[in-house]
Amino acid sequence: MTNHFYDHLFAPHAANGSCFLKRDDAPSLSYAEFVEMAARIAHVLRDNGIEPGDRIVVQAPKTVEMVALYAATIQAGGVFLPLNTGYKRDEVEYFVTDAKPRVLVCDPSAVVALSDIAATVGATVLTLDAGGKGSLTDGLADQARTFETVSRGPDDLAALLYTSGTTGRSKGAMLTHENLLSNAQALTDLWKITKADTLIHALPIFHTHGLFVALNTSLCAGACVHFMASFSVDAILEALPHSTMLMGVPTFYTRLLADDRLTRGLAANMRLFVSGSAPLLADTHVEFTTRTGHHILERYGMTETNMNTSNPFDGERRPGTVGKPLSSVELRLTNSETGDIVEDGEIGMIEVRGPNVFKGYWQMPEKTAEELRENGFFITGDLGQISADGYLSIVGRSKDLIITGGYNVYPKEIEDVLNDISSIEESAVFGIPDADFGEAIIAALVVEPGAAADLEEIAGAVTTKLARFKHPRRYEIIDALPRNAMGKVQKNVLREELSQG
Ligand code: MLC
Ligand code: AMP
Repeated sequence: MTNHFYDHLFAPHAANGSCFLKRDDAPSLSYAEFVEMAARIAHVLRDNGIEPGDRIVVQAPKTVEMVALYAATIQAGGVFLPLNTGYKRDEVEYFVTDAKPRVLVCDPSAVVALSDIAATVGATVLTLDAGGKGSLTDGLADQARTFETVSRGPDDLAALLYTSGTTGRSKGAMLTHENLLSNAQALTDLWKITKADTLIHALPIFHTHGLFVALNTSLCAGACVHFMASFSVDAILEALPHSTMLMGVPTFYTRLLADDRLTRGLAANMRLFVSGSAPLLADTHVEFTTRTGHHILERYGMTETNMNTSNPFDGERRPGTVGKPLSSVELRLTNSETGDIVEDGEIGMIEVRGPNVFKGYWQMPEKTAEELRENGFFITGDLGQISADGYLSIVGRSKDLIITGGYNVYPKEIEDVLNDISSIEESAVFGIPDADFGEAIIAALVVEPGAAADLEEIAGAVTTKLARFKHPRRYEIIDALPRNAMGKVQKNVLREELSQG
């Protein structure tokens, strides 16, 4: 039996006794122990009826058991579907109803809220808590230590990752075994990751960055991962002298720079700092180099494509750019209206093609056709410009998107919640620059004639329905939304007027 992703990434470690997941509060897990844990979990999945192609939804705290569940899902032929732990019940309901998983794994505290949702699609609920305990792992010791890997080909689905959309409806990006494997191999080669590396892992594992970029490359190389439950400046500063790599969003780097303990000496053992998921300000790059002697390596990717470009490992890492396409990735800039390739040096829509590009959106053929051309190029929604010597800069987005602390937020989703409140006639949500999160969310509200807006009630409605990172940091009542001649809301005007609040 061959399983394209499992055979390359996990199976080779079955007898590897070196460290995979190093923890501060529990013994480290060797690669071999990890492979065994995954096999035992694969049996649990099989006992719960998992068939090839079945989805497994996971909304659980970051634990090594959750990483093993990821491997187990692949080994059992399933499709891994992790969810942000901050999502509220209504948000989870959408994903579960859309993806129709066979199994839903959640924190024990969420069972009451999620059981009826699971029941509507016939999914079994299993639990996994922050200590790795729960009905998923309770009986692991009684399960066999090995599992007969289910056959899966390069084009079969390995993961379904939801990414929010301009319409407010999230789309499930279908990622294949080859998508994940090819990207992991390309990055491992490019960034020269080896088994001598120790990666500080402080990202969540429900998104591309923490799950695929960080873990798949480590698995590819056999590196050790210092596995932290969440981001903490103290923990990272403590780990730096014993580590060689860090992968983070720009907020990691601005927060580290705000601490005087970050020095050249403390970072002397480090080999590579990687940033992505949101723009790293050139100033942050330069300040980090001045302080530590290291040039942060910025790369660019997205849920649908994994990584597309990277600054070089050897060679100039140019501040304010995301480097050059990975060797297997074709990248072009096109005119958003005509689709024609723009002249050299001009700004255009970034389109990418390669083994990293997803298969389409789950059960959304029309959305897929809109964004994935028949010739295989994916229209990213990001606007870029390429320098004469080939470095790509991301200069804007054609999509109405806010990126806050590395999390994507589509204003439409928040506007829909706000517009449903009876006292609100209409709303416009947009991002303004924020020193910590890169962008902060602001909502401009127009109140129904004769109604009074109760901001506490409004914030309360948002709190009930949406994850915390999507909550506007400020609400502004205005008389009317500024519109252009076509009737489109001019968010740039609002941004300018309300940025200084
Ligand atoms: C936390 N909060 C946020 C937030 N993170 N608000 C907006 N945006 C965020 N990103 C809220 C908290 O709930 C809290 O609310 C308040 O802000 C202060 O939180 P904090 O304690 O300062 O934040 P912290 O928990 O330290 O989290 C910050 C962070 C985290 C940057 C470490 O957001 C994070 O891990 N971001 C990484 C996201 C990521 O992995 N992105 C990759 C996507 S993949 P209150 O109510 O308590 O005040 C992708 C593809 C690619 O994009 O290219 O990689
Ligand atoms: P997501 O859909 O969550 O995977 O987010 C992908 C989006 O994040 C991309 O389309 C970009 O807009 C943005 N992004 C990722 N990396 C970078 C980067 N290095 N610089 C600027 N934007 C980035």
